Amino acid sequence: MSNTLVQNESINKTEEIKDSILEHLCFNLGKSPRIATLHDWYMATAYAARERMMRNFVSYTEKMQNKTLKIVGYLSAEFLMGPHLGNALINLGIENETKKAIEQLGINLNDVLEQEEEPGLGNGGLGRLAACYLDSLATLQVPAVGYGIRYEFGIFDQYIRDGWQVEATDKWLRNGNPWEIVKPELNYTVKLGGHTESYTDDKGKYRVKWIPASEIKGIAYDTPVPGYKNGVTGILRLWKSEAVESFDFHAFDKGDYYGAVHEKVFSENISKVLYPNDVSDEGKRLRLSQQYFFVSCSLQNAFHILHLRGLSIDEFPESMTFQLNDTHPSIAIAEMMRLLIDEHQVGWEKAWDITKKTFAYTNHTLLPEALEKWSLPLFANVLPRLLEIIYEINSRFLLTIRDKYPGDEDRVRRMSIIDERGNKSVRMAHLATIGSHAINGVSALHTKLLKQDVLHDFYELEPDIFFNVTNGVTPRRWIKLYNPRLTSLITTHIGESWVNHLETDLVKLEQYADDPTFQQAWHDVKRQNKTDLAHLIQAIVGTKVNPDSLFDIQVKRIHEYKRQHLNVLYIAHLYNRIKQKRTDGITPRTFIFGGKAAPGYVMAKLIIKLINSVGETINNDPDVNGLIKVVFFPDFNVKNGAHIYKAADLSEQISTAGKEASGTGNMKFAMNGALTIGTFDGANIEIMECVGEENFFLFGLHAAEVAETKSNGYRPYDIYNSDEDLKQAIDMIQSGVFSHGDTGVFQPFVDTLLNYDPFLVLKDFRAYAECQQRVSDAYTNQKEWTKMSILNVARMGKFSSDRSVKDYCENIWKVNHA
Ligand code: NBY
Repeated sequence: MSNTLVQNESINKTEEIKDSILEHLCFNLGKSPRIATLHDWYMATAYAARERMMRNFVSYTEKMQNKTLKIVGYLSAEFLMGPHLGNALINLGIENETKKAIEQLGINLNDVLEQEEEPGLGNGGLGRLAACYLDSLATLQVPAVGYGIRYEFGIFDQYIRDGWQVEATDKWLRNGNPWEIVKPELNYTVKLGGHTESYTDDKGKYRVKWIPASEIKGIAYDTPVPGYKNGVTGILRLWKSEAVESFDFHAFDKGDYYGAVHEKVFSENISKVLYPNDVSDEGKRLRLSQQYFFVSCSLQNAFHILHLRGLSIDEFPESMTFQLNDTHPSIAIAEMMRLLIDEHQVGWEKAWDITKKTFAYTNHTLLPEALEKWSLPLFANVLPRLLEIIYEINSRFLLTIRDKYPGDEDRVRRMSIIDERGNKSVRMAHLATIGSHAINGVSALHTKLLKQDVLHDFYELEPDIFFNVTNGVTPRRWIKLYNPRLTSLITTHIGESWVNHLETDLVKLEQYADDPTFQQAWHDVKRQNKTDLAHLIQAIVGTKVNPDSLFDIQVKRIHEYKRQHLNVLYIAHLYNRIKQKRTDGITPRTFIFGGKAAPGYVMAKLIIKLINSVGETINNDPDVNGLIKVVFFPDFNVKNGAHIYKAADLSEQISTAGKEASGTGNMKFAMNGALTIGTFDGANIEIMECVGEENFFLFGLHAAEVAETKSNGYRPYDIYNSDEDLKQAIDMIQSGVFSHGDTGVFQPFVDTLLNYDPFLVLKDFRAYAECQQRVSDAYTNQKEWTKMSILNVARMGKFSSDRSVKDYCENIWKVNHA
């Protein structure tokens, strides 16, 4: 096409978008431009964008009726989608036209984008991974549905008061949600509680009936997920719980108005709130009900789709495959068996064969305390029929184990779905593993440890069903949308194909790594991104930070295994040096932290308080003279991530080796030009292999050394006594230097470190401090640093979620992709 044609088309598109926004403003929002608020403009623009996806959405839904296409069902209790509008404009390829249209209406697009409250329907990495995968699935034209829960309240909003985390409910739906389409006709009934009864059917077959104590209804809410400039729109289908009408009628019949309303309140509770724990959430009846609720609705929906496609039950595994995002949806294995056996009258062997072929399981953690378990009495009480089925799965499974390993009762006990020790419980990871045809970890190291350790017995039994799929993140949101300056610099030099061909095309940047003009432009982009973040920090936190200092950032959930406190100890050590006038070799730095702590995790909350206290002392001490600053950025979420990743010089990935399954923040940072200081953990190792050891700051123990240190009787107190810098840093915290003389507040923190230190903070301190010194030295050579930054980005192609999703398609789901 000629240039004029392209220009004309763009002008037409701008006019079209403008008209559409004005129409929605009038017909959907009932406002004239004169009285419209910014939020009205946001809603109108969102509707205008959604409208452009709906045609694709409809044709895609129709395409799914095509019998020969295998559909991927991604089952996840969390989808951390982030704001929709900006992403939709990018993926629809109408960001420039929309910007112009909005400007012509006298409004600024960024102000409009700011209005969107993000759907925080996830805790952290696992939920965000699901969102990145939906973007890649649509981009790669894989027929897929993301199935989850439409929580009315997502992850809590975090405020900081007097240095402490304070939680507030996330009322994300209060101003309406223009992205979802409710499908009242897509509703399913879910049973809870009660008991089972056996009977003989008219063919003389033994059958079981579940008589529930209550029933609830799940209603589908669909959100379109646009692929990148390909006319495809995928589906995120979230279930909201409601009361079943018959229950209301029953109560009304008895004239019990309040009873009926109570039933409604109970039912609506199921999808009310996301549990804010990012490691484990055992023992909560409502949580188990949530998991079963969304899984049962999703599977019933799958049977409905099978029926619409005119396929038989036998064809289920070829027509649909389900990925379990961790064990949270693993009750699906038992629910699939129940639906096949109780509702569709299929025999056990055939049902089991279909089930195993249909499911695959992704594990996201090795932490023993994080492996989901449900107490037997609770399980029996909430899901009596499913427990019976699990018992049957287990007894048949254990027969095969006894057959294969005669006399090895210890192995039988280890592999059983039921943990018979102490208070008996159901091990969900075992259910997920036994019921799946493929099991995967999320980084090479994690998969290796999974095979070696947590699922070793299962690996021995069936080594061929274990896979690795290293995580990835979507470059659409994490580079193109959130780092427009870098995007434009890259695109000017290598064209724009990298946006959906990251693996093959980003590497073309390497040729510019030594080019002084390019280096300068690269440096300027980073410098401007840092200046923007500095302004935001000043506005939100009130701290003035220097954009020429090294921005050293650690953002992620707060957890002892992620070791934010290792970072803090180093900061305390630097402060100590400054106080002693030993400032040689200290490079000006701004330490930025962000992340939420689970509300019940006392130590994580104390670490937040410690960061803020250290910050307050250091930022206000004239002796420091701005050489270092410490900032805690409140309410870290996807929306704030937009400003943070791109402004980092240094990315902190310092978890105890063997504890972080993969990490994905590590990828977002490196793709945006930050260098990494990190341990031999999760995907850090693969990142380092790609970008080159010389462009990565590696330190600390290996996973095997961690295990060895612990088994040899680790004594953190000895390390404290033998490392003067470390001792002084800890003593400062203990003696109240950061707490106005209060020696009590951080005592539990110091005690834990000196007596237990379960995550080997003290053991790694010296290596970390030395590595940080190498970082400081490197940063003084800005040309070299910039070159390393360019090479990092150029070599990060592997970590696009497009590559991960292709891996799943080829190795696990056996479906085609674009
Ligand atoms: O999943 C994270 C891992 O820690 C990280 O290493 C990995 O990169 C990421 C994606 O694979 N896990 C995670 O985010 N887990 C949770 O958010 C989570 C949420 C709820 C519960 C457990 C874990 N829960 O039990 O309720």
